[in-house]
Amino acid sequence: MSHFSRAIVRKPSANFADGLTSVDLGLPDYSLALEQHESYCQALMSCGLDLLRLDADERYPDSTFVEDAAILIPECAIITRPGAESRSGEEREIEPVLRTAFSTIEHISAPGTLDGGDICEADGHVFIGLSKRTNDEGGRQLAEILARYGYSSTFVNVRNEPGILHLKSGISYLGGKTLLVIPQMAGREEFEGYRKLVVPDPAENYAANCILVNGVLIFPMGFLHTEEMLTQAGFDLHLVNVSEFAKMDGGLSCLSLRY
Ligand code: CIR
Repeated sequence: MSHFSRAIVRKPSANFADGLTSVDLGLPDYSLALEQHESYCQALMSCGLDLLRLDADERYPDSTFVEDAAILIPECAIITRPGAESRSGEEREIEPVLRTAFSTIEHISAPGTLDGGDICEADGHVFIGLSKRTNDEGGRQLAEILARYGYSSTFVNVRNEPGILHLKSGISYLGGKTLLVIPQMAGREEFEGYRKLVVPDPAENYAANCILVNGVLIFPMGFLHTEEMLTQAGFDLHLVNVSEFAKMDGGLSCLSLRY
């Protein structure tokens, strides 16, 4: 499993509640979102990461979800082309930041669209979600770029999976050929050969999005059955409350770009 030393985060903007959402959990509270964002940042720092903190950008209410604008592998940064119209342009803002850290930059180009939330890296193999945000052409371009750097990939079409915005709304890679998956995706043939830990209650599906950072699993607060399953499986969990981000369809992974 990769070792990370840095992460990029972006402060939520004051108009964060104007972002996109498909869930009906009410409007996020901005000051609570700022507090929760800070605890998330502290969690990353406690795992040994240095943070590059970007200013809020009100032109893009969803821009705190930095993960969607780029894919980072040790060899290069791949600038995506976000699939939602209101998020188109976030990639232009992230590119100069990534140029300071990566000497090689690749791009997804039109007519391809791709959101970073659809990309799940699993020790050299990459699952590429084809979703309402990531079109087939975006997926194809990414697979071709990754192959040049020695990564294999598998497409996972999630367009007909209810409740799934991005592939990583339904799965996380936990190292050691182990995936955390929501029940409805546990039987998918794309994941054959992987050990699957299945979220024990569909009411906890949100918890399928968590991030393993240098041996610590940063995990959302309030999903007790899944938390217990993972603790019993031997994972070291660091809980963070991200309720205000959940209201905007955002999981833990999308709040940072780790490298
Ligand atoms: C959106 O709909 O684009 C944002 N409100 C949420 C993006 C979440 N991103 C992610 O899971 N990678």
